[in-house]
Amino acid sequence: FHGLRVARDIVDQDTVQPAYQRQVDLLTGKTVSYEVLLRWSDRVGGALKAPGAIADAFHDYHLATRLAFLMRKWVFRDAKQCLARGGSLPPISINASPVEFMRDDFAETFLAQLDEFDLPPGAIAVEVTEQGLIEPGPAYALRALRLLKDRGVSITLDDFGKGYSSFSRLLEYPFDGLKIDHAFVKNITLDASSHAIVDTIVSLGERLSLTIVAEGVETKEQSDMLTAMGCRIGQGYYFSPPEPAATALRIPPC
Ligand code: G
Ligand code: G
Ligand code: NA
Ligand code: MN
Repeated sequence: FHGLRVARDIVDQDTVQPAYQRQVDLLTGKTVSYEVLLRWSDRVGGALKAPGAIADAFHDYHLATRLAFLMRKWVFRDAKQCLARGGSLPPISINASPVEFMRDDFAETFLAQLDEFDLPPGAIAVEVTEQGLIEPGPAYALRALRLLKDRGVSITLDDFGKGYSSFSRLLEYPFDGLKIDHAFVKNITLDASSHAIVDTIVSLGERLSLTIVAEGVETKEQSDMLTAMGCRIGQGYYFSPPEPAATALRIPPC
């Protein structure tokens, strides 16, 4: 359909690039990690655009596989370059969509690429969604996550609270962290229920020794309220949008 055709054209024209969004320590304002998101680049102006075609692309088996491979190549290269310049590099989190995660060679391909760039353990993390764990089945998903974790790739459960049976997922899989979905963060200062849900997720994360990241933080009021709840890390437009490597990681574009 139309969205996919647009996505395929853009991939073929090689006009995609990674954009890095800071994840910030709410108390100190320091960048503690990044989430990397795919962006189409406008060749002429260099402006970053993000049509909905991205989501379509990551749900198409072949396109998702190609994009994931390209994405890792760019991200690992950026990370390598950053380290080679003696820069300290906070971990970079890459999204794994359900369809790419479903491949039975997902972890092997990921790790082979990581080897190629010889990145230190802890440099790269992976975000998976509940759907990504459900579709391939628990035994397979667990095996893939273990392979990644054994090599120092930490695993975050993305969009926590948006699906269902999330609690059993926390028992089944060895997560290092979870991200509170922006739909809950959006209304924490306005709506008592959103406030209660986010507050409860933060406490749960603390008791399970998980690193909690609140997504979609757009205002100072939200940031302050999250801090008051004991949430340590925030991500969102209030701190910074997803930015090209040159800005976010302070390395020149290649
Ligand atoms: O930032 P944005 O609105 O473009 O993200 C749209 C959707 O596309 C989000 O669900 C996001 O997780 C997903 N997405 C963006 N970049 C990547 C990527 O590199 N890999 C995967 N699997 N999903 C991505
Ligand atoms: O699906 P995932 O959680 O990986 O995607 C994160 C999405 O959140 C991306 O589409 C990204 O562009 C978007 N995003 C980043 N910061 C903000 C923000 O402050 N507010 C909102 N609404 N979305 C954000
Ligand atoms: Na994500
Ligand atoms: Mn998310």
